Amino acid sequence: MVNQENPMMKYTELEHIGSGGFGHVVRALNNATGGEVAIKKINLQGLGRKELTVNEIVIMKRYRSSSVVNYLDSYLLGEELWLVMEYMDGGALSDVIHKTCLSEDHIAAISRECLQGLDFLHSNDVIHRDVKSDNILLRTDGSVKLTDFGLSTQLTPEQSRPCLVAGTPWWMAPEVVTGQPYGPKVDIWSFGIVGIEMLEKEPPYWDQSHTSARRLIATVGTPKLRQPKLLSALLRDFLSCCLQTDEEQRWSAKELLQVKCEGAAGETGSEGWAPPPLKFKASDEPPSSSPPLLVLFK
Ligand code: 3AM
Repeated sequence: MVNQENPMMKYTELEHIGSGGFGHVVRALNNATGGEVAIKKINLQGLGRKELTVNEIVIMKRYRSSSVVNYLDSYLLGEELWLVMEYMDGGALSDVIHKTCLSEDHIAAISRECLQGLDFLHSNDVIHRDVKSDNILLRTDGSVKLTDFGLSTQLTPEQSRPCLVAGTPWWMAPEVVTGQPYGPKVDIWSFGIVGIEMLEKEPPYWDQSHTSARRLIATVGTPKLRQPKLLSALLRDFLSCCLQTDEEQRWSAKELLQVKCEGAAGETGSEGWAPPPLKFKASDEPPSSSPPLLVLFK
């Protein structure tokens, strides 16, 4: 499954990007092409880490799209697995959320891109199961992609409604926290929580423990927005379609794209929530007060 060559001959490491429970991520140069890549160096020693990593590679290798971070290569170096993937120079949506104030137009544009990624996965019977702003990466050319497929699952005719509790508690759908069999729409709930993150900078119940957050998700149902009156009716309606407690009532990625995101398929209608093309630009302005990493413009 992994490449047997020595990755150090092929790539030159440039800088450390970040770390997590899995290990760390570096930016590197492909010596032959001069292109930048990200290398996720996964320490395989942790409990369940091998299964998660194999899962991540299998799903990334199988499904390639402009809306998911694409797999390039993998190598095993002792107890460390190197997962080489395309480099996303805008970083994680979670960082953008903390450094900038996103307008409704930007939220709409990011949502459309993410929903295209979810629609792609769901059309292939894959549930991501860990949709959150940390797992949405951006590029300064405006592309937005889903990443981190360690918890994702491929549905099969035998296993079409899993009930394994998987994900990050604050983003989990009610049917996940209560251990019910579930389908791809759990990702839509989690995406609705990302919508709240884009507005309020954190998911509901962020100040609560894992256990309390799960209990609140199961009992409160659709979370309350802090300042709903400040939002347009279209955005409130969009979030409410994503955050329906009843899975049947919750919209699918395809329905949200077709009905709620104007121009999602290239057409321009007069109805719906109208995202502009999303572009990011590295800031070349001198910092004013607290400078965002990225300047967003329409
Ligand atoms: O620690 P921060 O949030 O700065 O965004 C990811 C996170 O950064 C980044 O690596 C860190 C640990 O997960 N990252 C992951 N995959 C990436 C990629 N393909 C990436 N950055 C750029 N391109």
